[in-house]
Amino acid sequence: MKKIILIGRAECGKTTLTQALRGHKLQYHKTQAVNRHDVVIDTPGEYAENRELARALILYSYEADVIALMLSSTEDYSLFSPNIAAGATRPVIGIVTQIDRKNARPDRAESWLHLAGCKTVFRVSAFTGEGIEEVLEYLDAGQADCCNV
Ligand SMILES: Nc1nc2c(ncn2[C@@H]2O[C@H](COP(=O)(O)OP(=O)(O)O)[C@@H](O)[C@H]2O)c(=O)[nH]1
Ligand SMILES: [Mg+2]
Repeated sequence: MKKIILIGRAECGKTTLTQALRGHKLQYHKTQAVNRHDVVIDTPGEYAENRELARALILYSYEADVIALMLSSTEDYSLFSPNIAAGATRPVIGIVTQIDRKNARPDRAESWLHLAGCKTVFRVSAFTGEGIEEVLEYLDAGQADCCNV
């Protein structure tokens, strides 16, 4: 199984998705540091929001096989610059989270992730379980696409 690193703003759902992917009971836990699990590297949102701390994400991404840029479907803006994925040395996928929420706008979040350079974008709800299986299947599949542009 490929190892995935989750990158996105605080509250977009990285830790909850980590729990869902690992088949654990969902419980709130503020991420204070990078947590390296067997197949998931969960990172603090502040690392993606702060230019200085973002360097740590680059280093941790070398421990992963796949990089996931995550956006909540309720987000008003995207943190990710256009085509930022092109600079990565790993396949970069997008994950739209919290698609069960009433005010969800998954189409908009997905288009921002495509703009960031993610060719493959998953839509998930850690709460209902929708889309989780597809992410697991992707991680389980033999070959990740090796080019992001
Ligand atoms: N409705 C809904 N809420 C979610 C979902 N995933 C996470 N949340 C909630 O969003 C908040 C932030 O989640 P968390 O995983 O801690 O975000 P992180 O900061 O990216 O790790 C928590 O209150 C979660 O319960 C989801 O799929 N659906
Ligand atoms: Mg967290």
